[in-house]
Amino acid sequence: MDLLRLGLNGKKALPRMWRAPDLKDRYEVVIVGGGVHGLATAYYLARDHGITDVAVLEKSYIGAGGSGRNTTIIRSNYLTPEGVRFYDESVRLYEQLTQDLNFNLMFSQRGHMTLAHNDSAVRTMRWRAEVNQLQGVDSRLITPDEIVKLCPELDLSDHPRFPILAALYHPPGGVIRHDAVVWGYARGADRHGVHIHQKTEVTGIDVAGGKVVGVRTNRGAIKTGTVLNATAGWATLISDMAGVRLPIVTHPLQACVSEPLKPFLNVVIVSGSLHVYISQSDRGELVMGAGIDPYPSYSMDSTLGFLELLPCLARVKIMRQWAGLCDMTPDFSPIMGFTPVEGFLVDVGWGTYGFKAGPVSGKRMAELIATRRTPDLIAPFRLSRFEEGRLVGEKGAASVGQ
Ligand code: PYC
Repeated sequence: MDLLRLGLNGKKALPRMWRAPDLKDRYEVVIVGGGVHGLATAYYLARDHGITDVAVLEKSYIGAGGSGRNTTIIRSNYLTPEGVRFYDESVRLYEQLTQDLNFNLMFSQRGHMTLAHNDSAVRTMRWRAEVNQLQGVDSRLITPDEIVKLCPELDLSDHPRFPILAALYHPPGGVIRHDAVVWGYARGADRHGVHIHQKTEVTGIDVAGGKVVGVRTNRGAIKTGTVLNATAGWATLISDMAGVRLPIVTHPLQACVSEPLKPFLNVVIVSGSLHVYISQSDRGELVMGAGIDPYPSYSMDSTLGFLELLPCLARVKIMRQWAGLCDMTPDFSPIMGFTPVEGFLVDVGWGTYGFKAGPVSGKRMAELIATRRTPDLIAPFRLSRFEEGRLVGEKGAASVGQ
């Protein structure tokens, strides 16, 4: 209605969705990284805890990193109980987010299907289905007669390139408009008083007596007692500035979209063994992604080398290609919470699954910042788990791990 009203009034430009305030020299909380995690944390800090003296610092434009480069898949069919519970809360938050932010996020829960091409993959899918169901998540093993109904285009013939023995079917999984999620959180945070600073690069973090005391940027210095590192790709570089070493290695991940096609694919398809995933956008484009490139790098150049599952797509043209950076941890789970430096917090190590966790991470990191206590839901992802030997092994559910 707003759009219609503006059009009829002959106004040329929509009002700005968030302001561009001056950088203050002091904030109660500084969040490094203007992606979905940083913006969601700022939003929930302000909305749920009344902490509004918050700056979100983004070295580029908001959503320029992983939040704008992912393939928009939302799901909670993970392998560990800790992971399933955590991502399930995220799916639930995503379900309400359009209303919460009053911003159409185009969340389409069209179902998510992970194919099993061999016996060991069937075993993993069955295992995941059991863990999912025990946590109350809608997820089950299905056989080819049901798979063909969900996606008749899959090669289920008797001479397939890759046999499909079964699939893990997860009806609440789906896709969402990722840019809208970023913009919606940014607008919501801004309306609660948060300052969003784009083109503001962190160049140093000041620590004195084991505590964070400030952040230096290309636009000036800020005094603060609380810094949250919510970056992806640059997570180790930012943490190094505070003297906190993280067990993270950064790999590129490739994705692309095809030319638009008539709608035919009404489910998200993933092949864990082939490390590919595909969905169809509302514009008809096929959105496809690969596994992480098998070497650490900060390069975002193309190394496309996938696409085998749907023979009918053999002649489809690729329209755009891009890459993102994935911070891989040893157990394929994130690192969230306190660090040995007081006031320096992390929400990092998101591998290839950070976007789907944006709402729950924001909500729970905001709770941690406001209460100085770690919420139960994110306690398993603490940094100290690596020295305690309490890893949360999610590789089997990462879809695209190597
Ligand atoms: O974990 O669902 C996933 C995923 C899809 C693309 C990259 N990661």
